[in-house]
Amino acid sequence: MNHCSIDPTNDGYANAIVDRRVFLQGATAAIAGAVLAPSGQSSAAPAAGAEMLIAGKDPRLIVHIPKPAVFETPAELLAGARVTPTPLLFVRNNQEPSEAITMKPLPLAGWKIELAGLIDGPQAIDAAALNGMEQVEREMVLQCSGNGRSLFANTKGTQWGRGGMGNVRFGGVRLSAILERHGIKIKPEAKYLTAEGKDEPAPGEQDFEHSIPVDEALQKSLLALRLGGEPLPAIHGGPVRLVTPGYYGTMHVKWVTRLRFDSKESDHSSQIPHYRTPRVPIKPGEAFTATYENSEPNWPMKIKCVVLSPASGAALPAGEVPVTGAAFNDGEARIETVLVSIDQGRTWRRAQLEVPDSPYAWYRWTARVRVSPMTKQIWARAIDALGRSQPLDGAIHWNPSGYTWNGVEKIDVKVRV
Ligand SMILES: Nc1nc2c(c(=O)[nH]1)N[C@H]1C(S)=C(S)[C@@H](COP(=O)(O)O)O[C@H]1N2
Ligand SMILES: [Mo]
Repeated sequence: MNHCSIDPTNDGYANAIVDRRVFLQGATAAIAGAVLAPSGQSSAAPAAGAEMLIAGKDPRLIVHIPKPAVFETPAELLAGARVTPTPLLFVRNNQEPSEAITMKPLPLAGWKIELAGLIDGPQAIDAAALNGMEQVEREMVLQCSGNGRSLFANTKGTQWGRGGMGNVRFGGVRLSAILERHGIKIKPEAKYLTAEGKDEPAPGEQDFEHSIPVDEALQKSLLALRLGGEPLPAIHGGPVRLVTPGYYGTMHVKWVTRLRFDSKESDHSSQIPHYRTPRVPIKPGEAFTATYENSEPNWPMKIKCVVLSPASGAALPAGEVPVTGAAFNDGEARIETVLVSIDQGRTWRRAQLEVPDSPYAWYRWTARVRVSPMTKQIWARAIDALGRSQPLDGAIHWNPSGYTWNGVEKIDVKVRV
């Protein structure tokens, strides 16, 4: 078991950026707006914008790391459209094949997907054959499990704000239909599906891989070939990516070359110790070493609600202002309510929801609130049909890598008289 193969907490370069962002976040509201600007305000050597690193990406993306690409969408740019335009979509690579650093698709012809483990039937399929099968579309939230990490104190890794997410439409073929078409039978002992991507790992290191429960994969997973109706750009995992709606982004393995059916979860570093949270709460700052027993993988997404406009730190005129945002969960129950408060939760009012057709897509919401110079924060909270909601204090889910933040949304605002 090689637990050092991938370190999503990343290197010194990332930390330099982190420090600058933390500094800016501590500054005044006016400066806080600048955190969302492209990385040009650094006094160090000017960093290349996202559009320089990957032609077709939007220059306003925040470049956390140029290589492997880790780009964040400034949250207020997500307010513009229900489906996030691909140029604005965040990017998160732990390691990346050099031919995949492009918005262009990679050819499907010649791409093989190996099938292994506890199955009977063919041991490989031609990805090109997927084109001849029934195509489905899934509108869904794509969110890194590190999204919102900067809202925890003292965590390791890229200090994501709110924009390590987007609402996208993947198209492709259902995994269950592919297995059926090829006469592949999964043995009852198989409990997990492990998908392996064709990355370009450093010498001695392994390709990225993740395991998910096999029953969930058979119900929900697709081999995706399209994004927003277009051939899947290589940077987002083209030519073919495993996508499981309702799950955190890290589980949607890009450049899929191998599907393995197993009785156990993978022991790859990306499955354990990374991308897991403690089953029992730990205190902020407490040391934690994830094991299969004491932790769970970043699988279904926790219910969450984010304010997209106004931007965090915005200066507002006194009076009635619109507040808009997005709310979502794992798709297992509809979002029933989004509540907004401008008085630290003493009183709440209901937002209006735009209900999407897909259970995995985000709900856009709008509320009108009357702010005064007394108003210091806007809060927002979602509740779903199972009664699931977000903790008032998101820190109760603290974990060393700051995964799966879902605290009640609290943005700072400054209201002029
Ligand atoms: N093969 C492979 N798949 C991967 C990754 C990776 O590094 N290699 N990163 C994962 C992580 S952590 C996230 S959040 C999503 C990001 O998807 P995006 O870059 O298309 O936005 O891809 C996931 N799939
Ligand atoms: Mo991620």
